[in-house]
Amino acid sequence: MKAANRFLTLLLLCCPLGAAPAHAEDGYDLWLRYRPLAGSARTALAARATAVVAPGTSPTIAAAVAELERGFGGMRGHPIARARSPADGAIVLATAAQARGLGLGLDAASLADLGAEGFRLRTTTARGKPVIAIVANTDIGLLYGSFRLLELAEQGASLAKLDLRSAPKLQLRVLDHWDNLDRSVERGYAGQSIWDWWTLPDYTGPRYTDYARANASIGINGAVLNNVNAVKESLTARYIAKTAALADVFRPYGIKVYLSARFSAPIELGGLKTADPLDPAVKAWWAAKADEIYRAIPDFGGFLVKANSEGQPGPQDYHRSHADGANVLAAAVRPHGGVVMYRAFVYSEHNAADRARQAYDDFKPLDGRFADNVIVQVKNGAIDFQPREPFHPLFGAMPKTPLMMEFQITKEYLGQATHLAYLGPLFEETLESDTLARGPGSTVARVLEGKVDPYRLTGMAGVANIGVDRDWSGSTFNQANWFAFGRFAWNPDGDAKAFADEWARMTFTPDPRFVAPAVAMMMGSREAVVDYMTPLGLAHQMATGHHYGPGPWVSDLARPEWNPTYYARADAKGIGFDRTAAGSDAIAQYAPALAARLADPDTTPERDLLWFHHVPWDRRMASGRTLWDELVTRYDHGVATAGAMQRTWQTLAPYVDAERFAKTRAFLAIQQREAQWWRDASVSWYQSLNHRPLPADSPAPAHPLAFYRAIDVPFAPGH
Ligand code: BDP
Repeated sequence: MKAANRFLTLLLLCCPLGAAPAHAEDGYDLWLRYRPLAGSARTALAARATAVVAPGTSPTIAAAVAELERGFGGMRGHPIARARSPADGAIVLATAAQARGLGLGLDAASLADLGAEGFRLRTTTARGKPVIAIVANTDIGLLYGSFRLLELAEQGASLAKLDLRSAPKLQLRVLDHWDNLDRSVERGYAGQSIWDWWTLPDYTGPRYTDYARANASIGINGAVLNNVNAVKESLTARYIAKTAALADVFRPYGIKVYLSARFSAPIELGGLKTADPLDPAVKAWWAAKADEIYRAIPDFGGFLVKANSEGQPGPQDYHRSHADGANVLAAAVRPHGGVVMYRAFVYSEHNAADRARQAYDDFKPLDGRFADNVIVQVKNGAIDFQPREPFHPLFGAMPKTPLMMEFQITKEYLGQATHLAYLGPLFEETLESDTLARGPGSTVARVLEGKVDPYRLTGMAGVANIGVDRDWSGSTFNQANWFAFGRFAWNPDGDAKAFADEWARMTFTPDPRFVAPAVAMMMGSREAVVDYMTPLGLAHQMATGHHYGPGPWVSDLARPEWNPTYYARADAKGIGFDRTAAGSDAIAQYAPALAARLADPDTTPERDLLWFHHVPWDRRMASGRTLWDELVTRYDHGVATAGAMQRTWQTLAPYVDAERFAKTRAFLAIQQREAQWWRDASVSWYQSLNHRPLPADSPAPAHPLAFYRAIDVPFAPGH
């Protein structure tokens, strides 16, 4: 056989004519893959998803129908029809009023509490035909319901007896993009910004729609398009037109756009002499700017503001408060229904107080002084998105000011793109923390939901991990953090493990032989990062600037609170930051019942010990080990878990396509190597201070301390 013939035969053998070549999986489809289901699930779907019946033709309904056709067509392996009236096996979308007409057996009362975004899914009959009904009060509720139905099918759930209702517990469910206009992304590890500002507004390619689909599928309803370290240009007519073009793409998917506003814009764009929020000309400038934006984007969401923090301009430049600063912007967007999300991430080099105290010290006295369309956005912890932080003391402390959560989805301090760290447990741990603010049960989740104090606005923001990489988030497993964020923003009382399970089924396969080990690996992954980077309550031990890799010895930076040594306070005798009354007294910012518990190292959870206390190296820990031995054991445990993750992944090869398998495997190898680096560098450093031997079963670091100190990583991304 000639070589060419042999090749042809081989080709025919592996790809019989007529069979479509398998679409390479590169992560672009996220959890909305809609690949043909296997076996009985596919047969069931053939009978249960035959056609779509939809009311009206609004852009949102059109998006829902298109998604159902795409999704069920894909999972069934052949297209589904569009019908005018209920047929056997149809999927029927109906608003509450239509539900009555179709005899879906759902009374209006049972739908009222779905609100403007909730939905109901039910296997029922319509005019006597067996159907699956998606019922909501609004078109956007129907879109959310359509996505949920598709997700259930993708997860391999039976649709035979569906009866599910779901409505979001928070109003603002927002992604914050720290994207610059030159397409660089602050703390972005997934390539350049997906906003191609240069070709906007003329070109709005399919990626923007796919972004909106992905967000709508998890209930995200807002996007702040530009970096909180904002430049004035975002507020110019040229960029407003570009923002409007994105708003047009997102609108059918229920997503509003927001902009980060630069506080000094009245000077820089308006030519005013001041940006003093109480100056009438400044007020007029912001009002006119808002009018201009709303002329282009009638449903513009509003502004996000970072002020007087890390060098950004703000009201304190004019001896005004943050409330004054927030209110001038709030007054400008108020006539249009807009909101201001004002960040509480403030600390100053002119303030010698413990950095962890500063936001509370600034904001607590302002409680009740913010306009009614302001919501204060608070990071989950009081420092800065560390692998672990106790919840921020402002939660529960602002009864008259709505607070929203700010999580960071991009893993600036958790190994960035390459380390696998599923953040669901981090989100959950913060949300279920009990502030004790109004007695037991005052969890952070309930504070956000406005159930501890009645909040007129509620919300959650996540700093996005999205870029132009084909897989959007830098790695497949980073997609899970975007997904889990959306789920928690919808339901802050949700369950991290359940979300991981859903995500893994959709992103890979519902096969339990894959799902169980993959979910177990995900659930332990963030704790592994805590262990090999900053165990037992340590924080901010990362190298300077890019925050990539260990730098526990760094102590020469201009601002004290930028130095890792500021946080660990280690010396020959002990380690940890004393936040008791004898130290910075930051503990007093928590509700008294909680503060009393945290004031004593013996009643402080060990995982937060060094966050709140400075303790001697030979302190006895619950394990019976000394603190030093326990610390080293934690580092070792982190490294061991990284190794175990690699081995688990290896066993999952049969269930994963080649491309995603290989990339994950390569990244896990990076993680394993860098976990070792973190452990060895940290252990060497602390040992150089306390001169204590390592526990018997703990190997000596591979190199002397000088080796780790000399490591330099220029060009680390995201900086
Ligand atoms: C820190 C980042 C910095 C951000 C800042 C913020 O290192 O790049 O500008 O937070 O949240 O996490 O404003």
